[in-house]
Order: sequence, then C-alpha cells, then structure tokens
Amino acid sequence: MSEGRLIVVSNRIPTEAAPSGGLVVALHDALKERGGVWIGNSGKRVDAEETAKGLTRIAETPYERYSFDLTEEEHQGFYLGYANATLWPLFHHRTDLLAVDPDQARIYREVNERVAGLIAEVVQPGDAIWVHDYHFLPLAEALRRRGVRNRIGFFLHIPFPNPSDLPALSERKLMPGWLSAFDLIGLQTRRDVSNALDFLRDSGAEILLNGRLKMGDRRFEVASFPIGIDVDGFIQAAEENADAGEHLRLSPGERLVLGVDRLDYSKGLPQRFAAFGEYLSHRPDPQIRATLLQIAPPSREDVEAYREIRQELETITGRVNGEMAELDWTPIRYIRRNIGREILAGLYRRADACLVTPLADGMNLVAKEFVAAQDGADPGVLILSHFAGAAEQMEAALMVNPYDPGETARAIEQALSMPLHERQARHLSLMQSIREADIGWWTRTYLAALQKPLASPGN
Ligand code: GDG
Repeated sequence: MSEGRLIVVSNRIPTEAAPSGGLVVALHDALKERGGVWIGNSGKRVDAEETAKGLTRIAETPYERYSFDLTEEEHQGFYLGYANATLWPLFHHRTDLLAVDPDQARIYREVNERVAGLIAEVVQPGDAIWVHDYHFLPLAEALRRRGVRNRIGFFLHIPFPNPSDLPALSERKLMPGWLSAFDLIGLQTRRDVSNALDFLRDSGAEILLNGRLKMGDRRFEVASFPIGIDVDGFIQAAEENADAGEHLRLSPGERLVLGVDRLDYSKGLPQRFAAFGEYLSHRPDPQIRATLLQIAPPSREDVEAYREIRQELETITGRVNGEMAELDWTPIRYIRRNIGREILAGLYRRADACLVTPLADGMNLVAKEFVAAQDGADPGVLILSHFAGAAEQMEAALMVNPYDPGETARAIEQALSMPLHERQARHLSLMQSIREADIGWWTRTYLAALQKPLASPGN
C-alpha cells in the first residue's frame, strides 16, 4: 500500500534538531523515515492574539515540525487543570485527588478544537495521524467534525482508568464518542485493553473479533502495544559511563539501591522510602551499608497534589536519615533535579538494585533502562511493582506489592543477597523481554496496525 505522510501530535515537541529521550527519538526516527509533520505545544505562554497566528515552523529537519502556543488561561485550564488535575489522577486510580471544574473541562475541549483546526489545515489525503496521550482525547472527534476522513490513531501512555472509577468524570458520557472517532486506540497492557473494552461495551459498543468494535457508524480497534526503549543505545550509554558511580563516593562494600522517577504521587515514593527504612531497621547484619539514591526531578509543581508529595518525601527522608545516618553515611540521598542522561545510564549500571515501585504506571521505562544498563556478568536486581505496566512483560523481576513496605523491604534484602547465578538468570530473561519489544518494534507495529484498513464490515 502506498503510504502517505505521518502526522504526529503530542503535547510537547522537541525543539532541538536531533532530540534525545526514548519516545521522542522513536517518533523522530519514524518521521525521518516516512516523512511528515510533528505538531506539539511549544511550552510558551502568549496572549490570545498570538495564538490566532496558528502554527509556527520550528525546525528544518527531514520532516516538518510545527508548534502551537497556549495562553496562560489555556495552560491553567487545559494542561495543569483538566489534563493533570482531573484526567491524570482518574486514570491512575486516584479519584480522591480528582478536581471537578467545568471551566477547565471547557478549556480542555476548546484547546482540542483549536488544535484540530490547525491539523485540518495541514493534513492531506492519505496522511495517517498519530495522536499521543490524554491531553488530546477529543481530538479525533473534533477532526471528524471538520470532515477529516484520514486514519487517526491514538496512543495512551498512561493506564486506562478502571471502569468503576469513570463515573467520577463529569464528561464520562462524552468519552465513548471521543474514543470511537479514532481508528486505532493503542494502550500499554492487556489489563488496559480489558478495562477499555469493559467501558466501551457498557457504553453500547458492540465487540466484534480481535479487539474490533462497532459503535454507531464507527468501526475501530483497541489493542495493546507495550512501549519499549532503545536497548542498544542504552547499553552503549551505560558502558561509556560505567564510572559515573564514582561521583557518589560510596565506601568500600557499600550497596547502592536506585530509584529514578518524575516526582509524582503515582510513583509510590513515600511507600518506597518507608520500605527502605524498614529494610535498614531489620537488616540481618547491621554492618551492611546500603544507600538509597532517589533521583526525582520535579514536575507540574503548580498542581497542589505535587507540592504535597514533595513535602511528604522531605519529611520521610528527614526521619529515616535522622534515625539511621552515621557521620560517614547518609542512608537516603534524595536528588530533586534532573540528572544528565549519560550519567543516569552509568548510575543504573553501578546500582545493585533498582526500586521501580509505582502505585499505578502505564508502562515505566526506568525498569527497562535499568535492565539494559546492567553488566550481564554481574547484574543488579530489578524490584518491580505489580502495578507497573512493565510487570506484564518483565516477569523475571522481583515482584512486590508497593503498598506493603514489609514486602518491599524483604525484596530489598533478597536482591542484595541474591546469588550471582540467580541474578544472571533473571537478567538474561529480562533482557530477552526488553529486546523482543523495543522502541523500534513499538513504532513499527503500531504504525502497521494503523495503516491496515479494518476488515470488511460485519466480521
Ligand atoms: C509516561 C507514563 C510510560 C527520569 N528522571 C530523569 C530522567 N528520567 C527519564 C527516565 C525515563 C523517563 O524519564 C520516565 O519515563 P517513565 O516511563 O518511567 O514515566 P513517565 O514520565 O511517567 O512517562 C509511563 C511512559 O509515559 C512512556 O509511554 O512508560 O508509564 O507515565 O526515560 O530515564 N532522565 C534524565 N534525568 C533525570 O533526572 N536524563
């Protein structure tokens, strides 16, 4: 089949000519290969007159990159408000944190309408449109209303909400229309697909075969495409930065347990710190020194719940360190800023264990990066929450219930005392799982499914 261009829509768009970061690189490569357009939010705040100017060309690359700006009101209502204070908590099963604000919901829909108008101006017959994440749920519906008949795909990077939580969303009745306007809804895991099918069935969709659905006159598909990483790129970065751990000046024999997460309440950080404190209090040999290095760059600090999680972590860190620290040892080192990607790769490699213990997570790429960065001859151990999407693929990790600090504490003990042959066997199996579905596989498989026309009506 002759392929048209690819039009990618994501909330943020890289501005540099050769962008870095797993997802951004994968999308960049796909666009480079196939040609097309990437449209995203510049991150700039402008006044309303400026937004009327439409798209700005931002890069001369083998494909076109265009950005749009938001006004301060749109940033508050669309990004901080509806996307990150309503949809994010709901989709991460935190209805207790969900904000209900009709103005924010209205602004979210208006921004989607405006972006749909911008896309409608650039789309050509035969182009495939690939929309990313919860910021743009209503986008396909808005495009269809403008007469756009192209294939439109959606990929949700975060979990699909539990159907039983969806009544907490005032706009829940709009969701089936939003979703069914896409041709392909890509989700991270089988669990997400099952939640989405339950919700759509309850909303009146007819389930055909193989994840195909029919709703009114729309036929569309729901399937899982677990996102991966650039495995070889990460191995190389880790090897080249193998001495990054020296920055930490650990004492001889000191063990390193690593955590790397955006500072977000979905990542289970207070429970993790409490578990590490519990591990230290019960470790069989008090001479053993283990340090938890937590890297947690802040995000969305203008949202109240993010300020609260920050305070909570500072309190726990102070308590654990106050009780346990020695003159030459600080048990929890908590770095609340961004660390360079190269150094990060080297720190993963130095770590004896990595704690990936979210309470809810679409996939979690840190789990995959840690595995890729290990020295296969003497690998560290991955401790992984059942609630990370990655748990469906990475069964050879030490699985924990992140709500139970005792269980996580025992897993830390098990990881730090695990015999070499078991570490090697687990690592080998985990490497296989991340290689089978790396970032190249993800883009190829998704785009092939988006391109393929649905089977004939009625099956
Ligand atoms: C969403 C979903 C899904 C973190 N700190 C630093 C840093 N990072 C990098 C990590 C990793 C990325 O950020 C985080 O990715 P995650 O997958 O863990 O989480 P989210 O940001 O919540 O992403 C998630 C993902 O989308 C993709 O679909 O897996 O479930 O929530 O790459 O390495 N990178 C650098 N310095 C840091 O301090 N350089």
